[in-house]
Amino acid sequence: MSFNPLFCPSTEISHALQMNTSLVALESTVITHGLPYPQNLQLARDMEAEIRHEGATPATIALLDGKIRIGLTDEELARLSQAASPLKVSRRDFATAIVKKASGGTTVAGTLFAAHNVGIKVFATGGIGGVHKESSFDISTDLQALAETPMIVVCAGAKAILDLPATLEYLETMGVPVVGYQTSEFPAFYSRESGLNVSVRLDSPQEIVDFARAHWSLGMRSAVLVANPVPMTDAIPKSEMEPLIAKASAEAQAKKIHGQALTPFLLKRISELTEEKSMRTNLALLLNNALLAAQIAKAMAANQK
Ligand code: PSU
Ligand code: MN
Repeated sequence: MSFNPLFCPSTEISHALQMNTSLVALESTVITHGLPYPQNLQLARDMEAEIRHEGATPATIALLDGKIRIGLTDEELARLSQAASPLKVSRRDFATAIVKKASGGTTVAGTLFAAHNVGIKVFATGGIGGVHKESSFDISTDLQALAETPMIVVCAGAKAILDLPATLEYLETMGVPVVGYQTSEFPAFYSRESGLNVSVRLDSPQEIVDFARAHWSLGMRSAVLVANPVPMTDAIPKSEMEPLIAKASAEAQAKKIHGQALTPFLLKRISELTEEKSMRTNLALLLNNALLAAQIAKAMAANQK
């Protein structure tokens, strides 16, 4: 396989791509902007371990010194988790990182772009970006990237800080199927319930692979978004989260925080307001998504052989 030289897969990932083994891409904004150190490093390691345990290979994607890296060593993960003022790299930011030789974490949109470029088909994240509440024009590039990138993306719904009905409407407009994994309800990140429906419920990794094949064999170019509810034991009820989300959002408005800084501010503030309970939920759902993504990647590779 020949790659665009701007994309740098590790030796392990190049080999896995050649051998057609199961790969799962992982984003890194959750490391650089979503969680504090050292929980971010622990989480990055745990997600990779979870994927390996299932017999698949993790490919954490990030920018290091202006290079688009696919698959990081443990030392590189450690470096990224403590980087001073890392960039948050979405699609518009790759060239910035390259010319400034900067390091940064890739968002869902950024990770989709890089992973698809090297031929990875499955990706695990926490919550996708979406349409923000009360700010007339803040719609995450994640939604556009999902509309344009034929990959399976496992998430726990969209981040609860978002306008979820508007986010689902946007996905529908853009032709992105939203699969509920063993549920008909779109999960709300910290909570299993949102009162909103997914477009289809599927109950096994194999069914998800069959669905994605059917979708793409028709010539569709969008992602298949798999919404995997946070495990029951770690979920926080929607009624408990809603007032805290409203409080954090009001503070962000008062402080005039918007654009790229908004999501990290809200996640941090909600973690403080819940005395880190929401952070533990965040960690649990990320691991749960890594597990399902690995199972999907395995099912996909088994069908190919
Ligand atoms: N979910 C989390 N933590 C995060 C994010 C999502 O639990 O840090 C990141 C993802 O990388 C997502 C990004 O792509 O936030 C969306 O940012 P924005 O709303 O600025 O597009
Ligand atoms: Mn935004």
